[in-house]
Amino acid sequence: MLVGHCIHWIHGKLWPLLPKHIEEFHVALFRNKKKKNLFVDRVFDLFDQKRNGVIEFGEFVRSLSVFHPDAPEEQKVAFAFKLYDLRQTGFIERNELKEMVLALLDESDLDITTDAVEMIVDRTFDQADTKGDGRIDQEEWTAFAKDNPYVLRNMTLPYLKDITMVFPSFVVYSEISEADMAA
Ligand SMILES: [Ca+2]
Ligand SMILES: [Ca+2]
Repeated sequence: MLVGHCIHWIHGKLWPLLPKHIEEFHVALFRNKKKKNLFVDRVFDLFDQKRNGVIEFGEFVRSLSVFHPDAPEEQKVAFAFKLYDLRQTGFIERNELKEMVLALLDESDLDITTDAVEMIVDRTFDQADTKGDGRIDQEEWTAFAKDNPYVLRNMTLPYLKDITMVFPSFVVYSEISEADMAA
């Protein structure tokens, strides 16, 4: 019953306020229409399960449930994997990992040199690619996420626990803010 109540609340109160098209999504996340960000596009794609360019209410609720504090960790791990697998090859390649690192750094105010970025990407990639075949598969990713909980840090929105709290302008925006702080 609680879940039903929450969904009712989201639909009535929150849903009308949310951006549902990709352009609005960009603005809501980064308040910048011009900036092209792969990360935003990918989050949108993952929410937009029917791939029609609009996030429908059912899709939104299904996707958002992954971010609930009590959602099973393997769901979060799987969602994060799809997120990082930008080109949907079924593996996270080094260039994808690098683009994610760059996207997150770009949204933070940290000034990091190109060399430092390469070093972060190399170290992260080597640590994750335990089979050494140059790409991260789901099994490697699962083990990596277990050893490095920070990977899933932005996969939980604590206040989904109390959905009746007053929401900020957009839930996913807060998720990105957390990621920025972690970067
Ligand atoms: Ca890939
Ligand atoms: Ca591998």
